[in-house]
Parts: sequence; C-alpha cells; structure tokens
Amino acid sequence: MDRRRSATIALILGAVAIAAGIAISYAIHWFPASASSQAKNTDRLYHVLVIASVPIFVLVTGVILYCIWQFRMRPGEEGKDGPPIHGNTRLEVFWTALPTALLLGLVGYSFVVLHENEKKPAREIQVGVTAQQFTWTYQYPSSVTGGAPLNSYQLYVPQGESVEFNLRSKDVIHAFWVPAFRIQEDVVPGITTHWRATPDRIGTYPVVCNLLCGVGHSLMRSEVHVVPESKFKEWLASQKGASGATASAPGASG
Ligand SMILES: [Cu+2]
Repeated sequence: MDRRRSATIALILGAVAIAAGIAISYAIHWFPASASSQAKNTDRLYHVLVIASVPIFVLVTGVILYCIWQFRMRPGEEGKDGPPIHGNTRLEVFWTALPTALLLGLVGYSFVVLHENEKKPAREIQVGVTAQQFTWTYQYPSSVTGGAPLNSYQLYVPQGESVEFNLRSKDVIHAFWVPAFRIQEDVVPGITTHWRATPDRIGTYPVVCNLLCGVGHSLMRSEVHVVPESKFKEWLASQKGASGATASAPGASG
C-alpha cells in the first residue's frame, strides 16, 4: 500500500471516529434535567469541551496505535536500537503552539460562561439557606414575603426570577448542590457564601449536600420546587402565620 493511500485511509478512519465520539456525547443524556438558565450555559460549555477534546483523543490514540504497529519489534531485531533522533523544531513548535492556543481559547470561553452565570441581574430575590447536620432549612426575608420573615423546611422558587441563595452553616462544612441548576457552593460555618440561579423550568428537583459532613450525610437531601410566580405567591401566603420551620415536616432530610 503506498503512503498516500494509507494516509487517506487514516484520515477517513479518524473522521469517522471523531464523528462517532461527538455523536455519542449528544446521544446519551449524561445529565439530569436542566432547570436554570445557568444550566443551559454550563451544558453548552460541556459540549464545546467535548467537541474540542474528541479530535485530540482520536489523534493521540491514533498516533499511539500507529506507532505500536509500525515500529513493533520484528523477529531478529531483539538486539537492535532505534535510530538516534535529535528533535524536530518544526514539529515541536507545532505541538506547543496548537495546544496553547486551544487551551487559551477554552479557558477564555469557560471564564465567559462563569462570568455570565454569576452576573448579578437588575431584579433578584434573596433566599437564605441554612445547613445543619443533617438537614436544610430555608429563610425568606420580608423583602420576599412582604410580611414577617419565613423559615421553612420547603424550598419554593418562582420560575424566571433570579434567586440569590445566601448560604450559612450551623456546624460543619456542607455543600449546597442542585444538580438540575448545575451549580454547587460550599456552606462554611462563620461566613456567608452566595449562589445564584435563575430557575426556568417548572418542576421539583433534588437538593443534595455534596460534602461529607458526618454519619447522616447521605440523608441530607431536600427538594426545590420551581413554580409559576402566582403559585409562589400562593405558597408564601399559605405559610403565613405558620410558626417557622415547624410548619412543615422535614421529610427525608433526617
Ligand atoms: Cu451536609
């Protein structure tokens, strides 16, 4: 087989492998439901990273497989050594410059996505999140309830409205994670950390503590209910007069 023909076959095989890799990354749903505008950005970033990574994976794996086959030791070559090679400047410049440009591009794009996800919008409601071994409670200030502050075991948020979650811990370090929103933040005793999301899909999604915080860590789960604005107002009204967090059962949060 002449060299041109081998190169053509290698290129076709490479293109097929790249197409298959990218197709699989789209065909399989790796992630839970996407329920916030931040989740859309994060998922797009993931797809860009996969599309950039698959051709490199195919190239590196292809070169390795080719070399294993082409330069394998044949019978009678046991005592032989490879030819002495003192580098290849053009190749070295190429394999330094290309990954550098690619990495800078991807880092730049990641930064843009992160910046976009954390940007403070003009309108935003505040919700307090308190972590305690092994349960979550949520605080709605007067600015949200329009009356007395509310403390609840339930988390309701209105669809389409940016929410800043102010995270506090009563004991050890926890992590507030809503997989459907694609954001997670540590909850650290002594300080208040912040976490922002704009829920954009009606539904009920898991809230998970994602930092080993003690024996009940695996039970430290809760739910976030994304509801239309009117339902949110209704829920707030229904909670009025209820005496704090004792108003509703903590459920499985133990
Ligand atoms: Cu925890």
